[in-house]
Amino acid sequence: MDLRTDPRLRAGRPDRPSRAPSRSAPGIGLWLFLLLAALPALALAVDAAPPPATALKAPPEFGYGADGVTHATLRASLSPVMVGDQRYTTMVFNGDYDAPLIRTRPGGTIDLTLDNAMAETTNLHFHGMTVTPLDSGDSIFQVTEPSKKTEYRFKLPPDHSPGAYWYHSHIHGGSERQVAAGIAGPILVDGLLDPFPEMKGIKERVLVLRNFQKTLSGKVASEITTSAPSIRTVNGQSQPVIDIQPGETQLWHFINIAANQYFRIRINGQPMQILSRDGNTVNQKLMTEELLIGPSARFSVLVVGPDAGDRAIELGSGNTGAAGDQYRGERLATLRSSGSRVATRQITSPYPVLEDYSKEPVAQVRQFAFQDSATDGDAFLINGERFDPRRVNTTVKLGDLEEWRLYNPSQELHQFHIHQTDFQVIAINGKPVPLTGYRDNVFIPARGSITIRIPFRDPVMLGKFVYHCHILEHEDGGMMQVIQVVRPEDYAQAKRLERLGGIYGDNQTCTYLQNTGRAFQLPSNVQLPAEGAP
Ligand SMILES: [Cu+2]
Repeated sequence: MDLRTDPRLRAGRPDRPSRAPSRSAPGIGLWLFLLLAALPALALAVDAAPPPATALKAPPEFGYGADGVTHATLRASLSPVMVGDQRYTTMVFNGDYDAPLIRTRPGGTIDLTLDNAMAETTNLHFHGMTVTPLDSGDSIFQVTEPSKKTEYRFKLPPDHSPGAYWYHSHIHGGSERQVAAGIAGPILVDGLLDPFPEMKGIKERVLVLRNFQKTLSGKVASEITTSAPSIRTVNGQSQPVIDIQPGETQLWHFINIAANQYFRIRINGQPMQILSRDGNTVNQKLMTEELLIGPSARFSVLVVGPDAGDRAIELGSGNTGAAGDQYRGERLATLRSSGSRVATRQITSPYPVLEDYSKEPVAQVRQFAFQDSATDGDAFLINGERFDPRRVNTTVKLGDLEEWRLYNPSQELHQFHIHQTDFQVIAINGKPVPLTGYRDNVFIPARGSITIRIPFRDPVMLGKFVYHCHILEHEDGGMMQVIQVVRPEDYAQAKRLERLGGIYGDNQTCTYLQNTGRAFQLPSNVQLPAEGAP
């Protein structure tokens, strides 16, 4: 179906003026909004003392049994919830702004029911996971209408990389609004510490980072103004306290599930050791005092308890470029060190040895320009075009290593992400980058470029999926394209079918692969473009 013409989706996204003011100098509308949005905060300050600090809660969780199957039901509905310490009515899973954690393991199976009790169409994407995009798997071409359910059931390969992932609405035209409202949650693939037995048993925490638009009505904003005041939460809580003992080593999984916001995080000068980025274990010891966690990114870090006392976990202010968004800084949480000193655990086992794709020949070099439209403040383009789910833009042969050069001619960041596979960043603005690990998202600097290499090697990714900007305002505005990964013997035919939606068809229920691919028939009323036509 054509997602762009779905009336329910449009009903949830009313006609509105151009959003150009939110990306250029703040217009009068934005200032008015800032003023109005500040009012409830002032009222609160007068009649209520600041809420007592509460200990960080772990999210509710769906785990797996001995069979490795995680059964989960996510019921999406408009519900009254607490966002931090404020009451809102918003779209969430299972009646809670703190969305459930889905826990799985390499070789495990996710068996999930999406129960759509909202008044608008939605769907799910399993971000960062190398799983099938076909059938009941991670297909963003599948949608769930209001009052309907969709069953997702797919298996993780036995060598799936452990670490932090997430799930979220990927409904084109409504993803920013739904994800910002609450239609997103964390996933953990167990086993990150398995190669490091000396770390066994340390305390693990999931820190889900979110940004919620403040409104006067107590309802979810129908229109996101990314630079406007918002509530920042960790696991749905406002400024929680995270306990640690002096010397204690903890593993924290930061998961940014905000629709648009970059989180720049510091623990008051305290070093953190990055163990994994986007669910990919790094190949060496990486220390940092600051994490820049872009939209969709995850960092798993080792934190060591400092001397007794409280330390602020600060969110730095942000700025995505002259045409982009500005964010206030604030305290995000407090690290509270107390109790007796314990021995610090250090990694002594070797880090994984990773294949360096920069040293290998590539089968294809492709170039993509991520552009703001010059004429329409709501339009975002890749190579001059807006997203069209009915056609395929890129056809790749399974087994190929490709080099993609990503250009950003605009005056703000774009956040590249590709589904189903990871990649290696080879160069930023033409300057080579040494290999420290793989990732599934990266920002392309304003007026800059990023060069990546993508291994299209795991047969589990056969199918049709997308790559796009993960600033969801831009994705909804059209900064997204369709890719199909096909077997080499099917490449010529798949290429010819690009304009008709590719070899996998509309719903990707893939009899094509199950029956060895030979039974695929072109519909008799279809005219193929001439060979070599643009
Ligand atoms: Cu973008």
